Amino acid sequence: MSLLLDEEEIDEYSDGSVRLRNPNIELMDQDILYHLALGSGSHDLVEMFGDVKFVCMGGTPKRMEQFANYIMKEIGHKLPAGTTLLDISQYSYRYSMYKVGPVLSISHGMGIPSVGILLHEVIKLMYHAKVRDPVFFRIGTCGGIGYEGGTVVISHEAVDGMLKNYLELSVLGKVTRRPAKLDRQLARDLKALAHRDDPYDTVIGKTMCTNDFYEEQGRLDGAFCDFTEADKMEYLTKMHKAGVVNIEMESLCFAALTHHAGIQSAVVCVTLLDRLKGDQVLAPKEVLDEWQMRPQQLVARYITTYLLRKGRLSLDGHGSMCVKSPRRFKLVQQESENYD
Ligand code: R2B
Ligand code: URA
Repeated sequence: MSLLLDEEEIDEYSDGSVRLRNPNIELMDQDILYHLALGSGSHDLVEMFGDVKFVCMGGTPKRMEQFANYIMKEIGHKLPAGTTLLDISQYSYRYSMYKVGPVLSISHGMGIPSVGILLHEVIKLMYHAKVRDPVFFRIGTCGGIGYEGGTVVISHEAVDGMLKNYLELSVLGKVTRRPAKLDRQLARDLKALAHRDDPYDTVIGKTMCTNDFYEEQGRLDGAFCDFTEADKMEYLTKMHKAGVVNIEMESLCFAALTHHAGIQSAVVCVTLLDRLKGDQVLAPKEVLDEWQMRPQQLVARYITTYLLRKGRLSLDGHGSMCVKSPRRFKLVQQESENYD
């Protein structure tokens, strides 16, 4: 059994461009990023993605489309008049990807296999596009341990259900381990962006990542359950004492693969419930929608602060629809409708 634990290696080239730890890629005539519906032979990836700085990922296509529209307003990015955001990966029928200036907003689906495939291809995309020093965020949902629904959790480390802080892969019949490390300074910087008057708590802690929503997360309400409520509470309490504050299903792989590629990354999730109090997600849809904005807001604060510091926040009014007088705008719209 070969156990490869690569501790503190420098994984980027000195100019900050993303390094692939795979000598095969540059020998290939073209690299097809199959699940993104992109390719190095078919697309000018430097032209399309060379200016990316932030890669934001979350579970669902809808949420990531919404994040793309939200971040567009926050960073003052204007689309040319008459144009709209397009799902760049629509023809993959797997993931959705939106680009808003320096921000990519991509859906990663549920669980480690789904986020893992996506990360391979997005990391290669960064390499082909010659992107320098990208920062990756996962903005998601989770169950809290000892935190009520609506709490924002920033992960400083990811562990599995056995509290192991590495991702285990079986490669050619051998076990490979990848440390699931997140950037602690980035986590602290994000925490510092929580406002004192935010009507919810923002905390930092260890995140447990499982391969299942039901049994592996100690839920009593799956199709199968071979343990008692007392067993569940004993396990969750033990995890809590070990520093685990939330449970979700992607952070281990997200942390491991971004760390392996030398990419700075952070995981910010909102709790949908306190698992010490129940298993079912009972909050109404409108409440869940509002909660899911919270990690987006924190990450947006980070991105806008960065761009402001770099003098790259566009606050001019060029590009998309820019309404000078809402009253006249309405009149013009009504007049046009009358011609039908
Ligand atoms: C959080 O929510 C999803 C399960 O409902 C999963 O993708 C995760 O990590
Ligand atoms: N996502 C999870 O993985 N677990 C929860 O309890 C809630 C959201």
